[in-house]
Amino acid sequence: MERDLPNILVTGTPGTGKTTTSEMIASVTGLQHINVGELVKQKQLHEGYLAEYDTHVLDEDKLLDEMEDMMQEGGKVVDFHTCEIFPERWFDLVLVLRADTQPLYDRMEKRGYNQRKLQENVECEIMQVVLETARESYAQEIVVELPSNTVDDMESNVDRVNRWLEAYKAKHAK
Ligand code: DAT
Repeated sequence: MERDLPNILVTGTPGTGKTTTSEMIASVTGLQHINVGELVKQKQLHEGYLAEYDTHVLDEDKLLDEMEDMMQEGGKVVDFHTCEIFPERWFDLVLVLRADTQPLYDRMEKRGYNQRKLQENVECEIMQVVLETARESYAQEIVVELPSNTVDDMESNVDRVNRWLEAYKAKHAK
């Protein structure tokens, strides 16, 4: 699927820095940030709230319908912890943010996550669930694993995306 501007997926375990990094990418590049978690809440693209897991049950069909036109336009930075639900054709680059256990734990604790959620997410990160799922869902060459432990990491990740974007634009210039 050829687009003038690419779509980028920023994924990873909760707390790895997706939203912060996506906001920085959007502000540096002018691409538009789509926070999927927020979109789901705003547009009620869920089938209710699951108190036990402190999460909303996603209505995938509604979400994909909501996003289709935006994604066809291109120029989007999509931020979500789940990566396998989207059509492969939507993305030109898939970034999987990674964090070490300690910073991840500290960030989630600050956020007030309960012990169960904390434990689940730390295990998910150690087992590199999101990375493996991304590698199964998208072409190997577009999936990039990026460390996200420090502010320096974030800045260098944003810089890298910016350079990648410039190359994409040069290649797709008419
Ligand atoms: P996510 O969207 O993956 O859940 P976030 O962007 O909301 O994560 O970040 C959670 C918190 O951690 C937030 O206070 C910013 C901080 N943070 C994230 N990535 C970081 C990094 N690489 N260095 C320092 N702080 C980071």
